[in-house]
Amino acid sequence: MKTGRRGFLLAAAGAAMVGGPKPYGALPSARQLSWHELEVYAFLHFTVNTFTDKEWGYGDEDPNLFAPAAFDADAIVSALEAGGMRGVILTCKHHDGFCLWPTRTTRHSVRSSRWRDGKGDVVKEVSEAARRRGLKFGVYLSPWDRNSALYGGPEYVKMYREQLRELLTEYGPVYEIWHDGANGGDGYYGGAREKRTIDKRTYYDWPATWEMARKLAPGAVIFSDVGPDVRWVGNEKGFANETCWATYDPVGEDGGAAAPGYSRYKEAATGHRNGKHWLPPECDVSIRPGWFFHERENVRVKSAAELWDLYSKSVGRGASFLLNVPPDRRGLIHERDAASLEEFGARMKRTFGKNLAEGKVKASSERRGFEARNLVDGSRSTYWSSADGVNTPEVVVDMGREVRFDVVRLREYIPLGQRVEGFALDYWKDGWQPLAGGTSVGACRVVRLGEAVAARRVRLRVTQSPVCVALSELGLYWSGA
Ligand code: FUL
Ligand code: CA
Repeated sequence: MKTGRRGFLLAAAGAAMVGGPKPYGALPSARQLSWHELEVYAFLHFTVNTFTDKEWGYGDEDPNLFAPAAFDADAIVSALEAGGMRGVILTCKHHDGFCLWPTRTTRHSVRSSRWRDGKGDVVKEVSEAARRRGLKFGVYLSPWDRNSALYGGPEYVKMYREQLRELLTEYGPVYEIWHDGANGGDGYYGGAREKRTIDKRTYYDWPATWEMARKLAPGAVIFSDVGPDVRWVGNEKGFANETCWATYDPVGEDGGAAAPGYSRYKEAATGHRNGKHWLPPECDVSIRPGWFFHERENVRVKSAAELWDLYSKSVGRGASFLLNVPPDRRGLIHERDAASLEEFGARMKRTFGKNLAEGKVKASSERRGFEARNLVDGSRSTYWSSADGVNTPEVVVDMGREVRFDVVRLREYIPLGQRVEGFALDYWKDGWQPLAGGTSVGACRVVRLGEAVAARRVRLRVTQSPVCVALSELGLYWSGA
């Protein structure tokens, strides 16, 4: 079987392999599986707000305000790359309605700006720079549009779909489509300057928009408060709950049908065990207090240590980490943000570059072709599985020498569903000593140890599971300098 990043997907296509266990519960789609492999990616909040010092533009901004004189998409993407980001999602249009590409749907875009004589196209430049550097490209397109005179009526929904069509067909492959739940209220609306409210459940007819998006970009995951592919974690602080299930059945505020901006979103940080939908969470958070660049926040950029903490509470709990790094007025990533990114990226590389759990691996139960040594082969597409009916097996790794580590990473083979409900880790020192424990594992569980441990033998016990296990990785790492 093929191994490595590509192999994970290939294996997923034929999830139930000969002699392997039966899948359990809701399962991820192929597009969700490739998304799960990204784990860490960036958000770019960039528009007229960058120049007006606002978080939400009113919609009456002069397009000439947008003037990033030194805009350099390659420099931006390379700063993100140094931070270990594997994708980038750009605010192609935020609530103020200004489009960063020369759309044919409205004049309120870069085309009406003196910036680059009206010939600039931020979406093109960022998507191409991302592709050149091997990062995936995603689009944020705000459903709420405070500029459009049409907002609130049926013509606006047509325009929104048309904008999405342009983005999905003219800028190369897109891996994620981001629909914000923030919606309605006062705005410019073509000069009306009034308050417009819409029914979040019905106005956009989301199922029709998503059907269109599916046809145009079958490989892209669609994100919103309620999916359909990736769910909002329910906070903008960058963490999922300690117990976090990939499965989730969104419910509306009133207990009925859910829609973006209309859900019991607080349930999303944990999800629903045995939910009917594989709908994993994404944790969006900004490297600064605001989503857009503000000079005064240069002293409040999150440190690499803070980013590492958020990483372990998002990716480390089976979610993804969507880190916003807003370009400044020059059109570049500010030096302080770039420095944090670089240090964070280096720390991830240093930590996960080498799995220290090498050696003899012995399990209390294993099936042929799915032996316990698959846990330490560095591949997500191979896994250890216990025999049918053996739901709480254990495995011991004997490294043959004392090894020092402070991070443990576990992964389930998720093409077969999320199975494990409880686990415990021990190390040997004059008998088995408890190290750590937890509940959900899923795509990834990172356990940070309070103190580094030196041990020759480590034991993983699955303490609760409704079915036999399918785990693809057990890793021990050293994050210290
Ligand atoms: C929110 C928006 O209102 C913020 O401005 C930002 O774009 C954030 C990611 O989503 O709902
Ligand atoms: Ca493996």
